[in-house]
Amino acid sequence: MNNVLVNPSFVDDFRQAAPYIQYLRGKTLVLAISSQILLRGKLDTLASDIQLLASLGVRLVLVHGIRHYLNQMISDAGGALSYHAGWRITDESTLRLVKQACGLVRCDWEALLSAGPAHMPNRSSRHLKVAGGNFLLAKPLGVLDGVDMGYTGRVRKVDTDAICRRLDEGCLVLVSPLGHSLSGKSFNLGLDEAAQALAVALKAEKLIFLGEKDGVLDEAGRVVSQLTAAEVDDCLVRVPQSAETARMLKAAVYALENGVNRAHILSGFDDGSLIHELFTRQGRGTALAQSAFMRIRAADTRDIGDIIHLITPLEQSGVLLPRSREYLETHIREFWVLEHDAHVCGCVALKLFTEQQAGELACLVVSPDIQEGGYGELLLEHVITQARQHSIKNLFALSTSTGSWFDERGFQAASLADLPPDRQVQYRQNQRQSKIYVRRLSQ
Ligand code: 1C4
Repeated sequence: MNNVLVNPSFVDDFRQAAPYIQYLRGKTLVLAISSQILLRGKLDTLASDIQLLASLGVRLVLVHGIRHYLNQMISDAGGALSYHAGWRITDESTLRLVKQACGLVRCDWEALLSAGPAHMPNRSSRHLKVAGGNFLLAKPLGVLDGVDMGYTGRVRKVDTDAICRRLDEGCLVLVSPLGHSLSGKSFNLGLDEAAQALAVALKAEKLIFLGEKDGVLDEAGRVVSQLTAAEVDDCLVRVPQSAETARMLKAAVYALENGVNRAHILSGFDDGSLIHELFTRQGRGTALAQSAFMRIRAADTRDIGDIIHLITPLEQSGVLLPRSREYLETHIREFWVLEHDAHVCGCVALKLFTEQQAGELACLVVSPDIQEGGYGELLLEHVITQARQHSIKNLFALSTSTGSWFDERGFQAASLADLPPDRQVQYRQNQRQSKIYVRRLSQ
């Protein structure tokens, strides 16, 4: 007998992470990291987590901020911070300091990322290669409301070919918030401007901001775990966020509206937040999407493992009928799954009895950790829509333990004689004595 103790939570966590590991491999992530993190964060563990991501085949573009260094340098030089319409005004002396701050912060990040990854063998031979270059073409912001913004700029173009070549070589691309114009001038871009432009141009899977706050906060100061782009304005009106979070939110919404799949805002101070956010269902900070996070889609054979994982405990406790892998393979076209990112967290089937214009809602499951969030109802509504499309008049459901759930959703008790003949045979054979419910569907 093997005496090694197995930590069940580790096994569960690892299983939960597996689909995310697969999903992120080969995807491009833009990490935008506030300069505060470099001043006060747990940098060795953050750098190590970034290296871990790279080792899993994630393509990484890291944009570093300089704001806090720059503010300090300006005040050390006896200057004043000047802003207009939320943008920093960059005169010539400020631009010199911007360049100095970029050099300083860039060097620190290169050094951090050059340390061999912790927790990995052969640390010295595996250090991450960092690439840099003139990837951002800039244009001046110009004169805003009569105010000359000087060397404050916007991104005109991203040299995606050059960045992708470095990513293909396995490098992490480190970008400073500074762009250059065709006339050879440099422009101060700001972290959010550079990060959103990179994420959109590279068609990144995710734009991730690591800032000072744990995420977007609600009225009670708790982190809002998910937001859609459409909810952001309302959220900002209801709960004023820090200036940094508000800037990140604006950039996140721009990125989502221009094709980036997800944006995340999380704390760069919180040890492990990046790993937690990317590899767990609950996440750690705030995840943003253009539209609702959950979706229902037709199942295919690749979902069978996940469906088995969902239904096995319920088959063992007698709630669901047993369904073998072979059964699922042959009947997968009757199934839909509820998906959150890459994670299957619910399923349902519709069995058609076309001759009798009847259908059976079957194998209805919502993962225990998201139950009572309305997803069961969502799956039911989806099945009803599908049933109507097949001109089904009577939708059945058989259950040993969920009768009241169906009662409350327009189903009525029915008898064996109401079932289609084939289903009556199966009912007699399995001897479960399940209660029968029916909902009449108007077309
Ligand atoms: N009975 C009554 N109410 C229940 C309930 C239950 N067992 N479980 C949850 N609820 C209530 C909650 O208390 C909550 O009430 P509230 O607060 O709104 O008043 C409400 O439902 C939540 O509704 P929801 O829309 O948020 O629902 P979800 O929690 O997302 O999902 C499920 C509801 C029942 C799907 C979920 O609890 C679940 O997955 N449960 C375990 C599996 C289960 O019981 N599935 C129902 C199967 S009936 C079988 C088959 O294999 O085909 C057996 C066939 C046979 O021959 O016997 C089916 C259909 O799959 N049949």
